[in-house]
Amino acid sequence: MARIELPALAPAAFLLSAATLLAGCGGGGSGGFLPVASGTSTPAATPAPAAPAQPPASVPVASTQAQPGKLLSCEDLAAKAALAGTVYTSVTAVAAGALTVAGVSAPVPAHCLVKGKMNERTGPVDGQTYAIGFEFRLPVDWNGRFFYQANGGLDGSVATATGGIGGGGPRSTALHMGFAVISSDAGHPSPTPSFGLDPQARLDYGYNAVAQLTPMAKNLIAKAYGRGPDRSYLGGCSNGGRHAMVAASRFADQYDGILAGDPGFNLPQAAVAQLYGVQQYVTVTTANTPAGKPDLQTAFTQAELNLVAKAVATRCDALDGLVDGIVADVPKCRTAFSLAADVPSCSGTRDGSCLTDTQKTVLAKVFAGARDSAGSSLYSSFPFDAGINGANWRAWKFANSQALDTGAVGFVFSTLPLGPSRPSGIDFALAFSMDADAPSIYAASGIYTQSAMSFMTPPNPTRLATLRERGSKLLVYHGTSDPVFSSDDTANWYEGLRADNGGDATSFARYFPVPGMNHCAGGPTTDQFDMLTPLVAWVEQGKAPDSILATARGAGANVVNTEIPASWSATRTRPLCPFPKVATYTGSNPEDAASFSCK
Ligand SMILES: [Ca+2]
Repeated sequence: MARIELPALAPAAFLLSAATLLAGCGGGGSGGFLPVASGTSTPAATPAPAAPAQPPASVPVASTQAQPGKLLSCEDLAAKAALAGTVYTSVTAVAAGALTVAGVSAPVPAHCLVKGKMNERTGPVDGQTYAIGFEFRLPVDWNGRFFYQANGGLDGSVATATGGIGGGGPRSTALHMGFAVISSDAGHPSPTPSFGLDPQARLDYGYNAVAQLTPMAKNLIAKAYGRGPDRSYLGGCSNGGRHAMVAASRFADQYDGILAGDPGFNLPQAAVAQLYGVQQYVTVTTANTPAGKPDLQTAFTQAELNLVAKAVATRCDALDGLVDGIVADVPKCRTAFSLAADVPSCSGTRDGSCLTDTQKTVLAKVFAGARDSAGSSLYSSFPFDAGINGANWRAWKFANSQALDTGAVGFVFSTLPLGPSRPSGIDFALAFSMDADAPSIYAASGIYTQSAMSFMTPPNPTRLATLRERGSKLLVYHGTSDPVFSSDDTANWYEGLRADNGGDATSFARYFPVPGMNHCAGGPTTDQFDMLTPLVAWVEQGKAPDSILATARGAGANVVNTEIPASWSATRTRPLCPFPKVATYTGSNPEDAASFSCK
């Protein structure tokens, strides 16, 4: 996982160095940078973003399936699909098999690749060039559907537009299935957080890139195939899950099916909670880094986290009817497990067989959720789960918390931005006041006319009246060992959705917890699943998903998950169950999903 370190710079120095920073930082492993032409250094005054022609929202008709079509145009699309504010930088035909996707055995089918940018402008604060960069892949043999691939992290690069179907090591993509798939950088050319100094880039990242790109993409589809999409979908995980939740609230008139994975739909709060975690971990570190800073990795050793995971399993594994290394009944585990009583306390030095009282206090505080000094909640609690000893759990709690969340809060989520005047990295986290600074995610000031909680989160997320009334469907999944976006937050949201919709939201929104899964993939879990196919069946055939099949990625899998316990079958399957139902053992083969029922 790439760690992005921001140097400590005075504001003016930071602004001058921004271009160097942008050029020097690695991507998040999800694709290349937006190809920014080198000759764009003399932009004119910032133009008002031109709104593309808004096509009418597709009108849903119950149980009507999308119809296939053929690509009629490719190289001439730039002329055919001309729109004010949109520049197509390249349009090329891609032969079948020219593109491959790791873990997917089938070649990517022949398609037309359109690259471009919308609303190019010069940022008034930092003088940088901004645009909403995108790539759009339109298959020759089209299934009649549009897929908006919402990307993760801070966005800032155009990940290859193949379309995620959810989970770890997916065996197919939306593009393989025949969807026309768009991907974007969400309005800034680098995954570094300095774009947060630009007010419009904040809004583009929060929600406006989806607003701008959706009608542009539908226009391109109409010109490429002779008709618009029969059905439109949007999906992603992490920040992509957040984009999905925002779309469910803001853009339900444009989408028939929405897939939200591990949604960070309260992302500014979660980022503050990460800084809160850093402030806790430093109280139990035992060594410093070479740079002389507290080494958060020493706050809890792997042996100590294994100990906690084992203690959770001892109390909670059997609650779902089978001791199988999976804690499926998260609500029952909440009362069954006691960190204080069930994890041995150290009488002497830390040796991996116990936790000190201070360690227990730290872990209890982090799991209870970040709070200010008056005890007011700043973010959700987290559930204790058997997957908290996953590598991804460590990475988010002890590394990304200081390397990523500090920059995100400092430059994108705080108003006015706190980052330019403060040290970066762990020093930023330690100086961050949960009393004086945390409220800045709710603040608007001067040129920053919307708070981060306003532009990043879905408005009225427990209503979703537009989505419900037009017949669109929302499918949500979340790893219960996600260390950064809490599945408790998602469960609480779903309870609110039920309450605000007469006690039952199952007709339009379903939430599938994934026991043991860390952030979007990994951990001791069955995390290989296809959520897109059931979503399409729900939207187009009215077949609501009562359970979704998930498979472990043990030895021999297309992408092996090394965290699968040795005691599991390498191909263990489980049903994922719609919350609040729990996969309960009712059969005779503990490795087979058919032995479980959602109850
Ligand atoms: Ca179990």
